[in-house]
Amino acid sequence: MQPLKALFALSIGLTLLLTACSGAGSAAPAQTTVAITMNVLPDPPVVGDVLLYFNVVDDQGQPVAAAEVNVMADHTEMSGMTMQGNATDQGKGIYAITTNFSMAGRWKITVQIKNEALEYKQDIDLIIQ
Ligand SMILES: [Cu+2]
Repeated sequence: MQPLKALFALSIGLTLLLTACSGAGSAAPAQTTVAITMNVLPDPPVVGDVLLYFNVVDDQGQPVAAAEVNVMADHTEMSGMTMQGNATDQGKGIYAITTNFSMAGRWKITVQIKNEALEYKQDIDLIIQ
């Protein structure tokens, strides 16, 4: 699929940075109805660089544009192994980020979406093989 290759090229280099468990206790966001679908490349995802891309639509099924999309990855089988970064806007409600998963296992991907109209957070499970 050619569009995916383009996506990968656009988002490569935006590798998530390893951070210590910061435990930033942010205020609870105003919940708005947004649907986030995550896709991965390669699929199934394996240890190493994985492109995560998110398709974000509102409750009318319209793409959510110009949002700030923060992605956190937490290796839930270990304490304090988290990564965080911002996905880049690819247009049409698609946001992408390349993440280097150094360990196989169960990860929790937390996606936080913000624009002038909404603020929304969703957890998505991801198994790295
Ligand atoms: Cu780990």
